Amino acid sequence: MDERLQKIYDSVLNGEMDEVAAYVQAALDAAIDPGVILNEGMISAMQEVGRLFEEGEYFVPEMLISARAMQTGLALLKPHLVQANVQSSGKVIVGTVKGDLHDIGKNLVAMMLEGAAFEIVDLGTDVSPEKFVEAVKTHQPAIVGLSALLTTTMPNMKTTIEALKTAGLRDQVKVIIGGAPVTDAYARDIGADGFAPDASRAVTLTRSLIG
Ligand code: B1M
Repeated sequence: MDERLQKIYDSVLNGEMDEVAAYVQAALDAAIDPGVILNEGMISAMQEVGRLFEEGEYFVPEMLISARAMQTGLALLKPHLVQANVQSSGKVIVGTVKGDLHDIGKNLVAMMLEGAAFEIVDLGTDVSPEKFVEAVKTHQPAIVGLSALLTTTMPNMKTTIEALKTAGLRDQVKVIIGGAPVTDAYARDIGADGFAPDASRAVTLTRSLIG
């Protein structure tokens, strides 16, 4: 790996916020592609954090400080990933489902959609089906995007789709889902309109659903 990306990777892995900020800025100054910085420097480091957690070498506090370091780097990358667009391509509500506090992936999806000129309403994390229903009534989006990182919270995607059906809103919106444990087959199984494995494919999917 490029030495400059390696430094970003190591500092995300070690949860060193100031170093992440300095190395991401240095990489941007050196005109390294922001997508490469994100994927090779930062996302791959978070995957390693997950592996170390599984191995029992990292615990929740380590995951948390790596996540904070990652968010610091993302804030610096954001202006480079999001380009100002004048006309909105449509409104998208995003949120991490009930019981789930993981928001880095959801934030990235929101950021990339914003970059593709979609208007984003971000409901945050631990969003109940009722809150999604209320937000659809209030904001009338074209798309609802659900994120889940835990196998235990994935079923809340189904519950959310069912709540939209019960509220008579299911036909008014397309529902897309994503997150590390989520699959295309699961999306079909629960009656979602689509699944995206990463943020850039979430943009492609959203565009194709809006037509
Ligand atoms: Co958590 N955690 N965590 N954690 N955590 C995972 C998910 C885990 C896989 C780690 C592991 O064991 N290897 C594991 C889940 C196991 C499972 O369910 N099978 C796990 C666990 C167990 C837990 C706790 C239960 C730990 C505990 O307390 N004992 C706990 C649960 C808390 C809760 O939510 N109720 C917990 C807590 C946390 C922290 C709070 C410490 C922290 C989150 C901080 C935060 O998000 N602000 C954290 C972290 C950082 C992780 C790992 C290490 C990294 C997640 C991440 O940010 N990845 C994670 C390990 C891993 O994923 N390998 C892990 C980077 C991010 C860019 O990727 O989120 O996958 P990701 O998003 C991608 C795609 O998935 C996709 O696009 C994104 C960009 O490409 N995508 C979408 C995501 N949402 C999408 C929506 C879309 C489309 C695409 O459409 C709408």
